[in-house]
Amino acid sequence: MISAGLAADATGSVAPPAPRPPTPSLRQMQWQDLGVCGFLHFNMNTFTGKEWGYGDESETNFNPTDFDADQIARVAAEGGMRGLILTCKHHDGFCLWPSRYTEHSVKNSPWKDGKGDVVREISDACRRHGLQFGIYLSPWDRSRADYGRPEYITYFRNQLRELLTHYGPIFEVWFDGANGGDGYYGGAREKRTIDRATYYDWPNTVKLVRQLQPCACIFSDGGPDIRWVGNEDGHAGSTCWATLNLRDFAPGLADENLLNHGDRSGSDWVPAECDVSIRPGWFYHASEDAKVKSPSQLLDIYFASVGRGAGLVLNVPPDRRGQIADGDARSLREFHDALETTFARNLARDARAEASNVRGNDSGFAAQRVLDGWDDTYWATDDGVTNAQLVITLAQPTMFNIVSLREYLPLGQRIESFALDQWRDGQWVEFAAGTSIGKQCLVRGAPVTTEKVRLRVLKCAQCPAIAEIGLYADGS
Ligand code: FUL
Repeated sequence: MISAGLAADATGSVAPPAPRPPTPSLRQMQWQDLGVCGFLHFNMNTFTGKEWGYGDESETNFNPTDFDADQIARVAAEGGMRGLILTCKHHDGFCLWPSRYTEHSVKNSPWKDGKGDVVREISDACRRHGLQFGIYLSPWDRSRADYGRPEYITYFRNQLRELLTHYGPIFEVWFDGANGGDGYYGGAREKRTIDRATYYDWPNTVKLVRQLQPCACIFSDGGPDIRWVGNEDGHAGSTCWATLNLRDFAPGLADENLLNHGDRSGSDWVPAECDVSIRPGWFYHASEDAKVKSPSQLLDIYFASVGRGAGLVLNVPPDRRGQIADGDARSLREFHDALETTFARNLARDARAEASNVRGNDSGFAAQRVLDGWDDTYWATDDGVTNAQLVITLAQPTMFNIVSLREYLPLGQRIESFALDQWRDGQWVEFAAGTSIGKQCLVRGAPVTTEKVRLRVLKCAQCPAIAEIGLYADGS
């Protein structure tokens, strides 16, 4: 029996469900709201044609001919990105800002006669264009003579401190997992191996970030705020939990399968981030101009990342001018336009929602909450009800091929198994099923035309708390 969604008044006397731990921190929830951000791989490699510089490159190579931070930020904002992460230092060690701790930086390049600061220009442009700004500081440094010794950790932290104190609010600090191997190392030209679990003394670096930028999320293979998704293709696992056991990981020490799917029994909230480049390489190479991912490839990536509850960081590498190339900008814009068109209107917005159980029969937790357009209201059932149904009745038969589901994140990830049915020829027919939902689950399939859709919650750790359900058509 399905009871009416708005059966009683919201009295406020019915207590909300207890959270299902672990739950996200405020900074993680803010990050999870961003959806799509951009990566800017722009540094020495842009000018030497490499992906991983060795560390012996002369500063004179760095010389963008027409650097334009506003063009970069504008293209990103118009492409729907909400933040940009800049490779302030990649593995070759060259610094895009005039660090006081090294000569290997823009200050010894011909660009702007050594007076330039790419980090300053990009961070300022981000703020002008309504974007958040994040930093990539490679822990591995193939230029430094002291890499592998404790002195290097002091150097690394000094640089981190510069970046975290001179350029305004930072939303994400990106620590790469590639560290240790062969390099220039101040002329030694040898292979250096470090103990990835202990060399960097990560806990104290995390403390430094917390102290200087408490709202910044720290990304690495091992979190602590955001985890790598385990590949560079932009694909989260079709089941993707936002949970893991942090103690299992350190940057460069990762189980890629576990990172891809998460760990349902994990005790820490560490959502996945999918980092992927719009081109084959991370840095701009003119030879790859014809290999820019198409809008439809980017859409597939979106559904496999954001559509599985993960964040997407899409790399759009500036070229040797210091601007995003036309082909990349076009593809990004068309991808964004397609998303805007598809998600402009929830086709179920004016529909009626009813559920098999409503918490305390209180309209504050009514089924209709899943259609009100707000992520911070939700349908919930009574405690102990972990099998429940919600039916959406549309005003007329409607065609859609995407269903969007969201859980109310402050209460943790609760649903473990669900199915979706359509009303067809006088009976319910299942058209999709899934596992994890979390921040968002986008189910995309063949077009369905129906006047009633049913969500069946089949398995749930604690009573469900669903924030939103949407039906959309992408025109395919
Ligand atoms: C990798 C790095 O080695 C690549 O060069 C790039 O920066 C990518 C985002 O992460 O691990």
